[in-house]
Amino acid sequence: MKDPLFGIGKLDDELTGIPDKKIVLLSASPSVGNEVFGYQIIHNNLLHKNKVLLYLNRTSPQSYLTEMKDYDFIADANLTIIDSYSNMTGIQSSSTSNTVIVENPSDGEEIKKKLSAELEKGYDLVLIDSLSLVIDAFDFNYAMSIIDLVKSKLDIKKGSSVLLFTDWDYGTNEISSLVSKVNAEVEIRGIEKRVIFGQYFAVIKCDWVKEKNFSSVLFKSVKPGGIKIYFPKVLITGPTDAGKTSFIHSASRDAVSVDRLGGTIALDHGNLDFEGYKADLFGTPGQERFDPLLKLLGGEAIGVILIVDATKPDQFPRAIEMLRKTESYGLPIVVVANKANLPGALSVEELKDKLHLGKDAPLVQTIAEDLSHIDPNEPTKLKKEGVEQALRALFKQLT
Ligand SMILES: Nc1nc2c(ncn2[C@@H]2O[C@H](COP(=O)(O)OP(=O)(O)O)[C@@H](O)[C@H]2O)c(=O)[nH]1
Ligand SMILES: [Mg+2]
Repeated sequence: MKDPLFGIGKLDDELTGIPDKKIVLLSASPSVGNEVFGYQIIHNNLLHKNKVLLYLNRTSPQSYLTEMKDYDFIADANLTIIDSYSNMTGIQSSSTSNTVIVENPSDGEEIKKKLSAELEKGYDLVLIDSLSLVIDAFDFNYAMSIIDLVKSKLDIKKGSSVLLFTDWDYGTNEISSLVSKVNAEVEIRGIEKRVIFGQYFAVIKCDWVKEKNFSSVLFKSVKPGGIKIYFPKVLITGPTDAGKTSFIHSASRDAVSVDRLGGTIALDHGNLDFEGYKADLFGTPGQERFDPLLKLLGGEAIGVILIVDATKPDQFPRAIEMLRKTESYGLPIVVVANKANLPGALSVEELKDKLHLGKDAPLVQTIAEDLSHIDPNEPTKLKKEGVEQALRALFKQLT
């Protein structure tokens, strides 16, 4: 048994889990939603054999578990649900040993009694989905008294708590007294301009972490898999035949290349899903006649992987030129020296020297899988170790 973790990459890095007796508020804007965070936190705690109590008033336990399953999150006997929903709708809750039914969900005293009795048993994690619905069903003060109840039990029984909250138009005073009651607040918001084109979360406060320079983190919620830290645009550039198409097809399962006569003429695109990160990879064509496109393709990239053929130093000036043309010079970069096992491949020192990219720019060597038994019509696959090393080196700079 360990401190409950979120199971969400960057959040666990920044907060190092949720220590005993701590309460975290996950506050989402109405357009974004926070329920997937709840599914993922529960899933991750069950994986770690933690005992989880879910107070549920947003939907039925059955729908909740089905939703979780859509993300490939399977609940087990360590999850207990207090069902404060079913009897509100008249739908029969199928009572199991792991469900505690609130007979009258509009009876605030019954809820407190049942919650209190469960908390007495001791849980590693107590999740409330959702706190805003408690406010709406009763009032603000009642919801605060629920937090007080949870807090008083955690103080004795240990364990920590996560409150899912949707920031409808509550008053500023109410919000600030809510925030002052919790130990940490994470905001979940959309980047909106008529439509939502991005979602992010940001740690707003946390009283157990000294270092306070938290950043906001873009994420995507994917089925299955859940919350992934998301990088909307990573550029894959480099000279012709260096291995850009091969890299993109090796890094993502569903890459698409627009190919004509062998060489890539338009672009490669791939969705990457790796170690809790998601990224869209955009490849550029290498031939000079497509240079007018490069600026366009490079626009809004947040990081770049420069791929060179380790046996062709005569192409290195062209490689640097492509960084300039895509306007990605100066972005977080990883250099991939491909074909590193071919005769004539330069050493790491020689590569760094000839590429003028500075000692700090990470450089990763990659080689192709055995090319003898591979379909010649399929893009070449590079060996996993090198590709993953390159991605980790990039994500390390981006987070
Ligand atoms: N021997 C060897 N060939 C490779 C390697 N990587 C790519 N290739 C080959 O090099 C050619 C160009 O690769 P491609 O990924 O299309 O390069 P791009 O033009 O940068 O997109 C293809 O024929 C690949 O099969 C490698 O590591 N070793
Ligand atoms: Mg290509």
